[in-house]
Amino acid sequence: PRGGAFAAVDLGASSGRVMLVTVGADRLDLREVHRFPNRPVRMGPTLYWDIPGLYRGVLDGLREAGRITGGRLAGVGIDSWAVDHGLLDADGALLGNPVHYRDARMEGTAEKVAAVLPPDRLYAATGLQHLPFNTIYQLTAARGGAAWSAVRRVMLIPDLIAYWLTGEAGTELTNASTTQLIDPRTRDWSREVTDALDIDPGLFPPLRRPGDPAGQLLPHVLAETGLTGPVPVIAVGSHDTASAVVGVPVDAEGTGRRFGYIATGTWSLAGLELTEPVLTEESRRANFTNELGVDGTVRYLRNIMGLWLLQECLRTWEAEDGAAPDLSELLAAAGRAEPLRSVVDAGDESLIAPGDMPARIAEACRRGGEPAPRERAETVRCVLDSLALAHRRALADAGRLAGHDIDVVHVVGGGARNELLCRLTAEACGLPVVAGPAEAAALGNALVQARATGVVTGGLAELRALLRSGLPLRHHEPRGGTEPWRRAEERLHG
Ligand code: ADP
Ligand code: LRH
Repeated sequence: PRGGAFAAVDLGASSGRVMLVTVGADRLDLREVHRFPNRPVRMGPTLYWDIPGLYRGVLDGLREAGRITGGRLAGVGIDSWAVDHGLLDADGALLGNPVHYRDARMEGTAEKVAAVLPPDRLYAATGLQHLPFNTIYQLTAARGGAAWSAVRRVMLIPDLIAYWLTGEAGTELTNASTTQLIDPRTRDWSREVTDALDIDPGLFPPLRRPGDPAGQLLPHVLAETGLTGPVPVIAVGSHDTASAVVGVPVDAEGTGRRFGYIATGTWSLAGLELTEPVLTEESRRANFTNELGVDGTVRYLRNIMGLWLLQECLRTWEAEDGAAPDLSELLAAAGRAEPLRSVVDAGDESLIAPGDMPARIAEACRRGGEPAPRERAETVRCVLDSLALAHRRALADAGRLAGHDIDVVHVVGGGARNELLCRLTAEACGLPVVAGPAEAAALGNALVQARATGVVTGGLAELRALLRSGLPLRHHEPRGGTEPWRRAEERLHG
């Protein structure tokens, strides 16, 4: 029977993982072979990604995958968080560690960009939600730096990893769409934007689409990982959210239902899969994004702060206690805490930077006239209630702005493991929630590789059909009515 073992490299803001996904014509098996923490590092004033550490994690994972398969892999695909990139010189060498999107250097750059390209024109051209760290702002900040004169290439994180693995350079389209330099109608660089900002799109290597070949593992990579060549690297939806949406097990529960999705990890990305972008002024004001997806789709969604709020609380408490708090105990206590006692706006930009999150949440509560949490369980409850409320609002707004009803909500990503969050999301939205898979991005990554190598055929529906068997999905029916959520929303947003 035809089949293949694919390595899906999925680099998230909180951890990187290499998954071994075995795909056959009508089956799929997922095995985590390596997971490593992604720990940013501050050097001097700047917050960086530890890119050598991440690349080492990728090599370790590929070696481990090969140990299981006897050195053979049918393909390797790489996806990661969006917007960030490395700057390369004329020799193809990296000019410093990639800067983290949570670094403070973008302060003031949005105003500089707006001065040459007003926000309404920028949105009409790119359809991208304003986030202070979009690549467009990062490049504007980098241009003021001393290294800029040596920059010959800009490579997004998954493309950079693929470049080191293969020696070949490309820019994968789904992730390129998060630069805010792409026109979602032509699915190519927006000349209007690159001209206005005087950014040469030629700095980015040529565009690739998911499924395109991206080279083969170099001989020294084969030697280092113990793999047997040739091993093709395949462009996938290299924006992790693009791959995660491929990994949404749509129709697992009966056909024809219109779905909304929430990809929850460090961020919560809540919205719809569309065939055309929505570029209206109303959409811009509602801060909706049109990111490009696999097979010509558009991810129409709002980017919400996500479990970063919880991760950063845990980091603060760990520093206080000298030991990591027990997450399942905290979640159980949060489940018993008073519902909707206080909520904050999960889009609040004051929560983006690293630092004392419990204190900032308390401050955000006070600013909004909400009672500040009195203990950790209340802080966690506030975070989860606030996220569920933001999910409700994003899906309702997406449905209204795109003229698209939603019958079922799929929650994928690490947050699908958080039962309380899924239950609260079902309640808040007043819709059934199907939770899982937690590793949707790795699955979507592998499915696109499997199709590119001819192991499976068909469109997204056929790829997703493979997800239906054997995945542990959890169901949460809406209970309790949405009225308390409507009132909380009114408190927060008027
Ligand atoms: P990213 O890809 O952005 O690094 P993930 O999709 O891996 O994020 O999700 C990580 C988050 O998932 C964690 O911060 C945590 O909040 C949540 N999570 C993972 N496992 C569990 C679990 N067993 N119970 C509750 N939450 C979990
Ligand atoms: C999620 C994600 C999200 C981006 C953010 C920077 O991992 O890719 O879609 O907005 O990271």
